[in-house]
Parts: sequence; C-alpha cells; structure tokens
Amino acid sequence: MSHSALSKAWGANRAAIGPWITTDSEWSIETLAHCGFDFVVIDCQHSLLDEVSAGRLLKGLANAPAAGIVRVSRNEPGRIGRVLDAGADAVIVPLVNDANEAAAAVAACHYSPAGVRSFGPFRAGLGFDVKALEERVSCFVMIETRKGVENAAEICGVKGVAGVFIGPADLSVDMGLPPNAAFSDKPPAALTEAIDKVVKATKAAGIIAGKPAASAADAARSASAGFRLLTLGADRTLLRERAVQVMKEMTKGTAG
Ligand code: 3PY
Ligand code: MG
Repeated sequence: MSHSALSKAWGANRAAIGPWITTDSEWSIETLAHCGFDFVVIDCQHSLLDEVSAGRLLKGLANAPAAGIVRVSRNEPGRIGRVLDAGADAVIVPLVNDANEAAAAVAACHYSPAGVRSFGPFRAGLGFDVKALEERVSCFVMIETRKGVENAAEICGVKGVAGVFIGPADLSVDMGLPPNAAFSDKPPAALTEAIDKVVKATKAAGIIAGKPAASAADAARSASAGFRLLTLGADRTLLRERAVQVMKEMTKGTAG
C-alpha cells in the first residue's frame, strides 16, 4: 500500500512528481514538501546525506502532504531498516542487478518470516503493528546497469518490488556512453532500447516505472511512455534556477 499522495496520483493515471533532496536542511525539505509535489526523495547516494541525516530530515515531513522517499546509499538491510524505522514511506535501492539483489532489498523491508528487517520503529506515531509497518512502505529498486536490464523481467517479477526506478546516467556509463546520453536530442538507439525493455518489464509485472526527468517536456514524454514516478530536479537546482530567473527579471525591470 503506497503513501496516499502516490496512490492518488496513480489512481488519477498520472505520474507522481517530486524533487531530490540533497542538502541537510529541515527547512528546505519542509518547504518543498508543501509545494504540491507528490513526494520528495532524500538522496543518501549522491549527496553528503547519510541514512542518519535522512532520518532527521524525515521529521520535516510530519504534516506534509508529500510522501517521503529515501534513496539509500546501498542495498544493505541495516540502512534500509533504519530509514524505515525513521518513517520513510518508501525506499529506492540503487544498483540492483538481478532477482536475488531485488529480493534482498524487499526482504530488508519485511520482518520475519518474510524478510530480515529487525523490529524497532522509533518515530512517534508509527505504532507497533508489524503488518501495518510492513504495509505502509514501498520498495523501489533501481535498474542502472546492462546486467540489470538483461535481468529486468526477473527483477520486476520479484514479489514485493513496487516499482523500478531507472538510472539513465549509470546505465549510460555502463554502456560506454556519456552520462547524459539519455537527455541528448537524439539518445543512442541502444540506450533507448534498454530503457524500453525495462519499461515493458514493469508493465508486464504490473508495477511502477520511474526515472529522472530532465525538463517538463521530458517529464511529459516519459509520462506518455508509461513512467509513473518522475523526479524533476533537486533542492539545489530548483533554488538556483529560480534565483537566476528572479535576478534576471528584476535586473531587467530596474535597469535605468
Ligand atoms: C542515474 O541516472 O544513474 C541515477 O542514479 C539517477 O538518479
Ligand atoms: Mg545511478
């Protein structure tokens, strides 16, 4: 069962949209979580945030309408369990290459006998109901290597995988392409085919496909291709883009 903000978007057959959180600021995450986004993703893999800072930042979402997702730094049950104990609504687990790795990510979200999560929720309000604690979280795995693409059908078929988030940068690098190849005007056919293969596998398994979107136009294209979880920028890039735009507009309006 997904967070209501995600289910609402998907129930309306639209993509859920949200930004990456890469800075250690309770004020920034709280502000962004009240901007109309469906979710925010705290990024413990490509920032200086770790799962401890993620736990603290999740507190900023206490009264927010947006879901709180955490991309953990690696596929490791201790890290996954910690952010779930701190109230994450979902995890995104990077670099999942095969069904065994996907099953390990899912197991980290479930208590015995289904999984390996250790019991110890510590966020006030989470309660102590094992079933409810398991059901409130979703496990997304990342496919971002050639091996992951090769095994896409098996990964998507693992019970408990809520969706696959594609990492186009890592996938491009693994394919010997520039990291931004997916966002060029004419992405290489091999990359497009690999991404299409993953999306097809998610559709066959009836699970969610996600990816970063480079722009609003890219988000629209991705949504019509079937993507239902799209990230659009990060806290730092959103701040910079708006600041540069405001400064430009104000300079124009105040020029002598
Ligand atoms: C990638 O593109 O590799 C990513 O991890 C995107 O977040
Ligand atoms: Mg990546």
